[in-house]
Amino acid sequence: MTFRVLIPLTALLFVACGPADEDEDGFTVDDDCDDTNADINPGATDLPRDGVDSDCDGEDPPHEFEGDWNLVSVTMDAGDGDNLAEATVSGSMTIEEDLSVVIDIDATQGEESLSFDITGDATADGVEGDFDMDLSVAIDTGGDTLSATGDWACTTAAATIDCTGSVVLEQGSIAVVASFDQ
Ligand SMILES: [Ca+2]
Ligand SMILES: [Ca+2]
Ligand SMILES: [Ca+2]
Ligand SMILES: [Ca+2]
Repeated sequence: MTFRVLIPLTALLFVACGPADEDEDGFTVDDDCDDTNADINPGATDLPRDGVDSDCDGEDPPHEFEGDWNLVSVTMDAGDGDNLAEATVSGSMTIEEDLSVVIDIDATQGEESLSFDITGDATADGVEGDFDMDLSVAIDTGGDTLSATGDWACTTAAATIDCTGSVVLEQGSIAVVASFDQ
């Protein structure tokens, strides 16, 4: 066999024996953690908490809004000119891995104090950084406890969360704007 034949044959053999890219996503089996699925490779976008490590880095990432947050500011406006803008407020929010939510807000204005014990569930709405919360609210007015529901839409960016929504009581609806940070 001459070199003229041998060299192309060797090249062919090398290509045939190189690492396979069975799903043809551009990543060979050496780097591709699932070489049977073209949507999974080191160049893919890895959606949080969908049970799939789409970018082959070894983890299915958490939502960026999970964790413990501090209340920075909140306004609650019942439309009667009376809101919590002047009140001293403090509070916290925790969003667990299973997206259950616990929010505590205490507000004091002069002699009056209000305390909100809020629980619920967060849902990612499909837009990165955006999520919604369905909430059950117990409002302690310093004697009476009122039950309410809440429906907030939130956006996460640069370690802050901004939410707008409402707290709905039998007596009416209160518009809420709340900001949290870490
Ligand atoms: Ca591949
Ligand atoms: Ca793949
Ligand atoms: Ca994922
Ligand atoms: Ca991953």
